[in-house]
Amino acid sequence: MTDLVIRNGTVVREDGVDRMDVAVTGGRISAIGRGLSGARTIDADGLIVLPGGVDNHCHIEQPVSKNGASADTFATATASAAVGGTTSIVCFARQAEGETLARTVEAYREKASRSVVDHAFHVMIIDPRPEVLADELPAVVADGARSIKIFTAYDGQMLPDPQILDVLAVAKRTGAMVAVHAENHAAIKFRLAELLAAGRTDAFAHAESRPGIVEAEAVRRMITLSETAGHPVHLFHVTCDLAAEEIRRARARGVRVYSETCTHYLALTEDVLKGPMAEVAGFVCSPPMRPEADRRAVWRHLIEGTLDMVSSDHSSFRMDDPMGKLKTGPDTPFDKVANGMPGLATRLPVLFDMAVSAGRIGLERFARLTATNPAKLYGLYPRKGAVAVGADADLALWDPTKTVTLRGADLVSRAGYTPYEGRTVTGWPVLVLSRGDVVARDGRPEGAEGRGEYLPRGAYAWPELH
Ligand code: DUC
Ligand code: ZN
Ligand code: ZN
Repeated sequence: MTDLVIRNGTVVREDGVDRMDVAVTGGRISAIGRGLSGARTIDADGLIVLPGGVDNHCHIEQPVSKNGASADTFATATASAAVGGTTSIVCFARQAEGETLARTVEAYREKASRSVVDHAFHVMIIDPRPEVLADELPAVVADGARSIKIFTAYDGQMLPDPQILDVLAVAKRTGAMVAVHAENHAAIKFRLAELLAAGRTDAFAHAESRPGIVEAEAVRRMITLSETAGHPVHLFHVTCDLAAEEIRRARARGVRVYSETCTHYLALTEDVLKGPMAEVAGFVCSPPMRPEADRRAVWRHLIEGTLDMVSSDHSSFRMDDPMGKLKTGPDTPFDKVANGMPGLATRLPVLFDMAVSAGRIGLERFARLTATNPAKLYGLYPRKGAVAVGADADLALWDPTKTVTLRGADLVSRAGYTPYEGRTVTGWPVLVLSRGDVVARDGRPEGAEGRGEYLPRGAYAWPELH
């Protein structure tokens, strides 16, 4: 017996958009068609039925960095994800110095057991000792944590090129995707020292300390290392024309490379950093927002297909917490402000407004950029990322006419603010289902803490993304 039928919605499938019914049985999509019936019915007339979002880049309950402590717990972050139409996340299990990777994954599985939506982990490798690469990494990959995150910048996190090649070799052997935060560490340090020596502590100096060339160099180098090792990489948060051009050129000569941008690089420019730190610290993230010409270029690269997906890079800090953004008071210097912004709740509504409501991108591509492509790249497809028979009934029912004015206080994240404060968006996920359960309704979370499941991932082929 069918548990639920979502009737007469505009259903966005991979191969078309039609008015149809979606039947749900045992938490999975059991049929898509017309005239279906079930024990319960949801009238989706006038609504768009999209796959629940898959957010492949979010930082939750990572340990205190020297500049702050993340505000959200897995419970609050995943409830905010649900409110914004996202039903699966791939977040990070961050290795502590000296820790075994098995312990790292176990610790994050425990923290994430309070999640509202389903979740998987990228293993963030901080300390690639020989035994970590030889034994521990293959073991956690085989156990289902089938992706790795590395950095080319940040003291205490970056890996030098020889170790990056070693990680790529293990990833190739074991079948793990490698995601990269790519910026040139030496260039950032050099510019930072120059700016501080000139007495600059203001927020805009953050943008000046790590311009697009700093990102583009590391993107190009990562492509070179990836090509050398014969294993693809996923370039996180591409923000500017120079970096996107490196990806476009690499693909043109036949290199397989994957890419993402984030909603904020499409919505905001570096101008948000022009103001007193006490007012603009909430916009400090890395890479920083860019000049308007880059924002436009990122749109062009997204539309032309250079960029494969749009993530949140959710990394939430409070403005008023001693371990939050303004750790040393209202004039905290830019290099001491914790990097990151809340984004799990707003990733999809802000993008839907700019992309679909504004007529830049159609519904099928929106679904690919926000759900199907990340699910395919991280081994969650076909269970996640598409409205298809046999998939989990992870669905976001969007009212394309509903307007909402965004307020941080309404968005569940403990950050307590949103970078889109006061922005009005058209289009909202009015009902969000995870495995057939309602997890958000009209902007309010409904899912029980701890109902989210861990998603171990088996071996899969590196996908062609469109
Ligand atoms: N930058 C990162 O590299 N990660 C989290 C958030 C941010 O701003
Ligand atoms: Zn990053
Ligand atoms: Zn990040």
